[in-house]
Amino acid sequence: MMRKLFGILILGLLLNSCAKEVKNEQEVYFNDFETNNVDGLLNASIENYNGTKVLGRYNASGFDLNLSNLPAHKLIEVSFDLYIHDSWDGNKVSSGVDGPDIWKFMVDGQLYVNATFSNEDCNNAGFCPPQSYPADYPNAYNNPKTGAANPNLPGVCNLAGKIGGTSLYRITKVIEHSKSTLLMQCRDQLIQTNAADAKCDESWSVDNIRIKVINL
Ligand SMILES: [Ca+2]
Ligand SMILES: [Ca+2]
Repeated sequence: MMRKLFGILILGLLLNSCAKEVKNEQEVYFNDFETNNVDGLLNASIENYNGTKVLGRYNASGFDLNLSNLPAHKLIEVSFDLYIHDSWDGNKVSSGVDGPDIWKFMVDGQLYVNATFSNEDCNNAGFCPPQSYPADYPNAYNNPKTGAANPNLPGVCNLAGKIGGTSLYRITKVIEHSKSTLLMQCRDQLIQTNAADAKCDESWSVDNIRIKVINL
């Protein structure tokens, strides 16, 4: 009994000490694209996917988001949904025919995600064409769709004989940042030399971008 009480006391002290370090957070940007708001965006494109509006789709391109007049802060938290559509090949190196398929997220020019994604199924021999995510590319080998919040969403293009579907990743990064301006950029380096319609073969989109500034 005493031990239990002691445990509760310690827990209480811990919670109390955490409470003194409550983060001062402020949301400075949120966009679910349902109102077609493209303020601050360069190369914006909005499409319907799976019952929601998304920023995309992109292939061999991407978008910039510029924010300014941010309140004073020490950190930023950027979170968003990333949809990987159709037949991404992950780490595959095939003399440049269809891989690797790389996706990048940058803030103020610095890379925070530089990963490959694979939507391929394992073959009959049990080989699962790897992706680097959640680690960066190269030299990381994870199974297709590792880390996906939902690996089984519908594809955009249903080409006969094509591997496909869509996998959804929820990405959150907390970054040291104190400038009053912020440039968020998402890009890809997709390779599909054997596809008649590149954007149909593999593409990506983003939804629910949320940016918070944080003071510790
Ligand atoms: Ca949406
Ligand atoms: Ca590819």
